[in-house]
Amino acid sequence: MKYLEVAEAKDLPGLRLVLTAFVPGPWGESAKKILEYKQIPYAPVAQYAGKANEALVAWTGIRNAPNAMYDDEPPRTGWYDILMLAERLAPERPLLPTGSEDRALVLGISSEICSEWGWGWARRAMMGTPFAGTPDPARVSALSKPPWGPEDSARMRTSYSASVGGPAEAPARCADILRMLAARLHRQKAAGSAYLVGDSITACDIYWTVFSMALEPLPHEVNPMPDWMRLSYEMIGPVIEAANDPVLLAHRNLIYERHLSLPLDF
Ligand SMILES: N[C@@H](CCC(=O)N[C@@H](CS)C(=O)NCC(=O)O)C(=O)O
Repeated sequence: MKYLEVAEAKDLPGLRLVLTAFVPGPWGESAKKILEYKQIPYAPVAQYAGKANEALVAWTGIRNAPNAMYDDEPPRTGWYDILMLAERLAPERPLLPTGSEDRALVLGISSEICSEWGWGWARRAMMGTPFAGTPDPARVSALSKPPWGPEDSARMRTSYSASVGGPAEAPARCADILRMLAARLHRQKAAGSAYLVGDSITACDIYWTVFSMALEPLPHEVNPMPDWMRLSYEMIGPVIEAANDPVLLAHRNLIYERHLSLPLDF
């Protein structure tokens, strides 16, 4: 993907989407796939993982990504705010049901996947810790290095480590979310629907499809993620392994086949 630098993007009209450059960050990829589904054009702007990103902070007040900047409106950085902007810009391809009960379900499931201490957050909390298992030393020694140093790691730890739970609690939390998603998919299937809620695609199908990369990343041919990132996404540890159900990745595959493009482009 060709990214603009902040200086090139900040005075442009319309939608600019700040993304962590050169990695498929789950929150950023979800925002991209929602915009793709809704056919909303945007200019991608680079954020550099872990770095101070001074020009970005001066422009938006936000250091990390994603961050949707629409005309002169305030920055939108949380998954819900970005989704609501997309709903407003392309209401003709809705990703939220109109009925309140189904809407509550879609937003609740999305929150379990994307919010603080949801699937993505808790998975990240356990990455690189013994709770994700012990990697093969031969594989580790062959890995390229992430493009950040100790100061950048500390910056990211400050952003993401404080939450309801830490690495020790993360596997059980992640497993509980997987069981909820799998049970729902089975129930929906039995009722004749291929989707998590109702009988058409909604935002939570897209969030699960993208965030499932932290259960099993898509193969390199369609997802050329850096090798160090692939290893941490692949290592799920025994508790999550036990909660895995084939229906979860089957759903991811179906949503890509029917609704979203591959390969991932980051
Ligand atoms: N603010 C987002 C979450 C954003 C997030 O966690 N971003 C991470 C992606 S792993 C990031 O930007 N990491 C790189 C960095 O902090 O520099 C939300 O609540 O929906």
